[in-house]
Amino acid sequence: MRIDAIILRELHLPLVRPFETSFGVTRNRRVLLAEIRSEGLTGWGECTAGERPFFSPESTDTAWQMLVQELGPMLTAEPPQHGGECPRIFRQVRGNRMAKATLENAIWDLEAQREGVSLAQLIGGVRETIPCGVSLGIQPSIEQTMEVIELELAAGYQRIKLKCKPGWDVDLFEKVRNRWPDIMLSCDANSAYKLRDADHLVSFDAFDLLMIEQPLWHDDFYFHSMLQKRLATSICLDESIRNRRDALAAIEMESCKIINLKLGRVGGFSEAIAIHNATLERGIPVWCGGMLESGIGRAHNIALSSLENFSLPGDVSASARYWAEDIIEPEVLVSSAGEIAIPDTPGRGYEVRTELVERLTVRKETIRDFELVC
Ligand code: OSB
Ligand code: MG
Repeated sequence: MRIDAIILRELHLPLVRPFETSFGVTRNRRVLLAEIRSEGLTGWGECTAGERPFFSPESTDTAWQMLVQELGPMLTAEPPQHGGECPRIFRQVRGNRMAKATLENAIWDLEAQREGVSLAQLIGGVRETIPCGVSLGIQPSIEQTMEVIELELAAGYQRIKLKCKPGWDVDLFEKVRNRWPDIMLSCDANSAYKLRDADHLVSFDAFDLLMIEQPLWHDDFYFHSMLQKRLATSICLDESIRNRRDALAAIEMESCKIINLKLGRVGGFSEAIAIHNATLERGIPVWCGGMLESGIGRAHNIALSSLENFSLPGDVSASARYWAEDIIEPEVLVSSAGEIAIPDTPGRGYEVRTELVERLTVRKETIRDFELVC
């Protein structure tokens, strides 16, 4: 395909409520979007890097720099026919997976439009709906958390994930379990614990959690495998899994029994599909994580979740939980059964509200075909 232009934009989007994790609070998102124009079609990608490099080493600013200086010019110099060619085109750039995914996912969107199929169909999706859970940030009090859980369960969500950290864990789990003995409940520590907390983490077993997500270091497999031996509860890895080899190592070492798969964290659809296939073959369930995405990233997450091994409810939930007004049309809706219907129209399946995008844009840069000077 010919690439006519890559347009990068930074949008400022306030969250409808702050989102607090063990590493900090997010109130306003700085969303980086890539629009790729090709032969009359437009593909969109969203960068899932945070405002600060706290979840991963990337941030909105490092990704912007990488896209303008390296990845954008590489793509215009060697336009791919298929999204699956992007990892090869970007191979010389180490890491920077969220920046790479921004462009790769836009190419997959373009490819699906060109082929006249939905993104879910293009990647081999088999589901028509996806089961949804919610990720609840750390709240000011346990009472407030209970109120939020009540609302989310009433809305139909199938699984509640509680962000936790030392001092915000067992008391909360106990109260929640006493009130709702049978719900699907899990927790996510975002690396807030150390191996010396192992006895404390073993006490989580009393609450029948579906999983404990990323209890230890963001770059670790070995100590998670030591911890998993002591826990009845399944460990789920998020931050640690950067690619298929990491997934294989974690499975081999029994560092986890479940994997949270995120498109940006692994560099885009190609690697996400490779991890999906590897976990399917080995009987390790996956689910789709979220990174407080706008509608564009959300649309890609929905397509990814159509794959066979996405058997557990993910963190991909309704637009209205994050945004007063999403930048896609229609916005993402969740049924009273806690499901999102996967669109079957060509490409990402949600229109981009370009006027709204333009109004929210605070920074814009167009990358055209030009020689890379090395
Ligand atoms: O660890 O899954 C995580 C949000 C930002 C960074 C990391 C994580 C999260 C979430 C929110 O849990 C998921 C969502 O609702 O988008
Ligand atoms: Mg997580």
